[in-house]
Amino acid sequence: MWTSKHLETNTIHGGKTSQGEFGPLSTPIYQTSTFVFDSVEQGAERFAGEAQGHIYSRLGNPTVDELEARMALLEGTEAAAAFGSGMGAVSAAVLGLLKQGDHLVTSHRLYGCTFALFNHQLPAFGIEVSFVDLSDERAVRAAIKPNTKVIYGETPINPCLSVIDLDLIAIIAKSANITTIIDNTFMSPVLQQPAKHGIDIILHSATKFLNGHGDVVAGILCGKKDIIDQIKMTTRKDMGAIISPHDAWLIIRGLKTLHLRVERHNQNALAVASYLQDHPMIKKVDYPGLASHSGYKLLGKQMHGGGGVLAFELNGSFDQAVAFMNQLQMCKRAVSLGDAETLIQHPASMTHSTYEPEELAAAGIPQTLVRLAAGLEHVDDIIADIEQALVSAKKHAKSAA
Ligand code: 3LM
Repeated sequence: MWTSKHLETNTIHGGKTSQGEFGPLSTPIYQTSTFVFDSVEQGAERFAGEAQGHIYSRLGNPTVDELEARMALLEGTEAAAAFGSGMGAVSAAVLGLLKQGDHLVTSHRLYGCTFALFNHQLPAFGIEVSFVDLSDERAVRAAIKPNTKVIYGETPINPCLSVIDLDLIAIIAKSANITTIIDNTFMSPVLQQPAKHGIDIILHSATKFLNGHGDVVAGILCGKKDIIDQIKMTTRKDMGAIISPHDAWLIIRGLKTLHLRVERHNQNALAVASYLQDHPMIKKVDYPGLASHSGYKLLGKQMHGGGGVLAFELNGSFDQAVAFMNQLQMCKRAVSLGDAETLIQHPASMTHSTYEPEELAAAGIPQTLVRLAAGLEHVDDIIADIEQALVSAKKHAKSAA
């Protein structure tokens, strides 16, 4: 397997495992549910793990293998496992590592469905969960108990873009023999490689930047081979959330342009955040690429950019924020992020509607917050669309008064 010291090259060439019989440039899609054994003995050996070779595509598939090899290379880990959704990856990881009576320490702010899984499903399985501010060292240390097995966080956090210090979390966890899981969806390996900071498992909603074209739902876990193999052979196999070969192929294709896309998303988000920060109609902008943001100090240390997503609040009422969003012409009102199109959504009623209003308040996610995922369009067009929508929202407020 050929690899480079440059991530740009590895997104294109690295981890190539399946050359195919005819030497295709593009990875073949092994669109098969099952694999034929030469003999009963060979089949039995494969089931027993005594011989290499595929069995059935819920357990593994050559196209999926290639995506996994490439993602492990990009995240700098020994292995990876691919899933049919980001939530498939989250649930396979936590249910594979935690059992009844264990304790999970996690962030007080998380993507909405991850919060729902931790707040409702895990306690139903007898797993204890503490939600704390993972950027507060004292709070993290105080939350750890003898039965704490996993610390789980996102950085930057969906939807407020607050940042967690990866070195700090890794040091605290290692001293107590706790496994760390970090959701790296908002950065991608182009902007942040948590394994370099001692994190054990790196998670992605591959639906977002990794795929990049808004046409696949998928997830990835990257980590040491023993831990990834354990998840593959327990929760992924038995709960069945593996990615399909065709979707794996679409993500391999997306990865070829990951570096270029993330660079442009990052530039556009920074320009939009800077424009909004100076706008008289905007109360607050959350974007770790701005010097005014609390996470800015980690830029250069653990992140190579603020990323493609920002959040902001308008001066004025919630109705005015809704009017602003409804006036957008080019930017699309849609959840998700990391696509070519600029996407805008309202976390409290959409991605984070799994939180009760008092849970949103406790997590510091305001009702008036708007999240924007910068696309790949010319930045002048994104800003012009936002400007005309802000002007219309102002008129709306005046006529309503
Ligand atoms: C969203 N997020 O618009 P999937 N981890 C993070 C995420 O942002 C997400 C997942 C995991 C959004 C999806 S809301 C209905 C749309 C940080 C998803 C879960 O299972 O691939 O969607 O990943 O913020």
